[in-house]
Parts: sequence; C-alpha cells; structure tokens
Amino acid sequence: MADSPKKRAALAALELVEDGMRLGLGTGSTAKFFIEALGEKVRTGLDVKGVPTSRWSEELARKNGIELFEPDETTVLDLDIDGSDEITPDGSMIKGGGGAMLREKIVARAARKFVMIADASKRVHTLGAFPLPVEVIPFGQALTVRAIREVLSEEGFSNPQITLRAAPNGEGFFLTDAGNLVADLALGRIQNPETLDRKLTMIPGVVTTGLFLGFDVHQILATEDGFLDG
Ligand code: ABF
Repeated sequence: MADSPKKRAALAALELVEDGMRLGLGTGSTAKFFIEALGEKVRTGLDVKGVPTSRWSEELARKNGIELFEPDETTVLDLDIDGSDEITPDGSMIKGGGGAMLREKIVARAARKFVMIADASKRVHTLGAFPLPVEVIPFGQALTVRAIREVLSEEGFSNPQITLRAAPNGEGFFLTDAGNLVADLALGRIQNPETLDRKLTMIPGVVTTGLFLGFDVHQILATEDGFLDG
C-alpha cells in the first residue's frame, strides 16, 4: 500500500532534519505523520529537540519520545515543519483550521527555515476559499466581531458570514491553547491579504489572524504520485 500524499510530504521533510537541530513541531494531520516518523528516528539515535506549536503537538511529541524545550528555553529554531490549510505559489498561507495559528506563527517567525508539508490539494492561486480563522480574546468579543465586520465591509466583502467556532463536543465555544475564541470568516476570495491582515490585526480584541504572509516558506506538496513544483 503506497504512502498517502500527506505521509510522503512528511517523510520528504524528515530528510531535511539533521542531528542537533532545534525543530518547530507543527499541528495537524500532516504534521502528525512528521512527528511520528521523527520519533522513529529519535529512537534510533537522532539527537533533536523540539518546540511544539500546540498542546496537541506537545502530547504527540512526548508520546513519540521527542525531547522538548521549555518555553523560552531557546530563541532560535533551525527548522519548523508545519501544515497549512491553503498556500499560494508564492507561499502566502491560511492556517488555523486546527486553531493553533498563534503558536504556529510565533514558531514560524523564529525559525531559520520554514517548511510547509501538505497534500497538493492545499495549493490555491487566491486565498480565501478556506474560512479565515481570526483569534479573538473573550472579553468584548461581540464588539470585536462588530469591528471585524466593519473592516470586512471597508475591504469590499458584502455581508460575509462570521462564525464563532464551536467546541468539538458542541458545548460552547472552541478555545485556543491561549484560552481565546476563534472567529471563522467565510470570505471566498481575498484579493488584498496584506491589507486585510493589517486592518484585522489592528483591532484591539484581535490576537492574530490565520494569514501567514511574507514568510520564506519551502513548500513540500505531495500529489498521488510525486510532488508539485518538484
Ligand atoms: C496546521 O495544520 C493548521 O494551521 C492547519 O489548520 C492544519 C492543516 O492540517 P492538516 O495537515 O490536517 O491538513 O498548521
């Protein structure tokens, strides 16, 4: 049985890992393949240490015997391996389908090299088909959502659906690792992601958005029988 595209992308990223590296450990089903395969190499002697991008990644890394840094124990990461929900040819991304975009963005920003792993279906030419996650602090969330709606109207989105993400068990709202809410914005196509990200991030109650822009990201996108751009 051939490996799935997600697993092949993860294994290709594993080839970039060298002894002694300080790694960012991503979140999501593709990152899961990477963390599990990394654990196998650690068990045969690979010496690496990781910073997880979510409690979910932390638990998975520990379960796979991967040594982790304490927060702030390191300020430099050699390589961050993470998934994404959408990515354009120039590396602009929407992330946050798993709600981990704040830690993911902190870790991606700190890494010398950022590698995105996914199946090729994540490649888009314009961002926005995937609802844009926006992390919002609970205090005054209704005021923040109103401010978001005003920004979206300024940016030409007419009456977009804004949904506060529900908890997986359906009881109440989803909470991020930082205890914040996530508003998912159904925008369809985002023509000016930089402007939108800047305006949304200026809203006091907005912590961050799922727009990852301006990163020098190395894309490993696996197709059924190979890799895109490769
Ligand atoms: C994480 O990976 C999230 O930002 C994003 O939602 C998720 C994609 O997950 P998957 O690899 O399961 O498609 O980085």
